Amino acid sequence: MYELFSGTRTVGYYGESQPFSIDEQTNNLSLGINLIQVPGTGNDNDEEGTDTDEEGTDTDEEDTDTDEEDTDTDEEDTDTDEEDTDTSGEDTDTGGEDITDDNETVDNETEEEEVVVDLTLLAHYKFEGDLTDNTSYGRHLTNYPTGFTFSNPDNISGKAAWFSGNKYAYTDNISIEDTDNYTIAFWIKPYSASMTAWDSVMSSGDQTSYGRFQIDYSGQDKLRFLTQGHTISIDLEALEWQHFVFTKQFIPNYVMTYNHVLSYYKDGEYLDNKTQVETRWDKIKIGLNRSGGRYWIGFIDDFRIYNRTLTADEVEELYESYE
Ligand SMILES: [Ca+2]
Repeated sequence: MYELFSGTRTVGYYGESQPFSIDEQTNNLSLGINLIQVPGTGNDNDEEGTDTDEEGTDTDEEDTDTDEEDTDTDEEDTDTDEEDTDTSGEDTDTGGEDITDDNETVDNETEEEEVVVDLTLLAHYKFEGDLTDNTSYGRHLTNYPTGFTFSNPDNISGKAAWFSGNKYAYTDNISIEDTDNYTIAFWIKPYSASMTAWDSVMSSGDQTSYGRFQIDYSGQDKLRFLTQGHTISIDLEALEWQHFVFTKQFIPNYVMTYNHVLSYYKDGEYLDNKTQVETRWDKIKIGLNRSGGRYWIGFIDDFRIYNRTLTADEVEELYESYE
């Protein structure tokens, strides 16, 4: 490192250093640079000299940067390996976070063996303090207006979202056809004394026609699945946590009269079904009816949408998984 600045400059300054060494025990480094003025410049000697010093400083910083970049590269390599592992181990979020601690990595792998991620889960809102979708599909909800609160009233499944009767959350990022199978599952704790008919846990669009549906409060201690031509009513208790599941099954080439089967469950128990229930999804609106203006009042928690028809056993298992 004999020359800090090489090349010939017709205008300006250049510096040249003598051989030097760096003592590891000192923070001071003397480069022994001699500045030589090249004819053609006249003014601003001090400023130019300052610039040269800064360039020398820059050189040191760049050296440091290079080392950091090397470190970064190693960490990125680690990330890639873990993500590869996650593809088979399935919990990408958890695996990607812990890079540096070998012990933590082992712990994560153990958890991945225990937790089976269901890729048929299209959306999953845990409401643990936000409106994010906990699946890898990223169907995060937008709230309107802002100001959702999340609390832990009875600890059914961590925190729950509080719907105060003037706000809802939604996403357009959903695609379910009438011939698709699906399952809707959620916990609710209704403040029904404060509610009237149409106040909705969810709805699938902004209009009441063509199979767009809503799950709402009847006004008389019932939860309803409401779509054009069909009304399903299920007993609803005020101020109690209750788990509801609605499953839709379409059987290709099967006679319409017995097709489009909507089955419904409460607290893990199968209640009944209806056929010819054709539905349409334009969006997911949680806490608001189709036409607007009728908001849910109460808690909602662990809202799930699957792209398949859960069996009665699976619905029971899901319900029992919270205990
Ligand atoms: Ca929760």
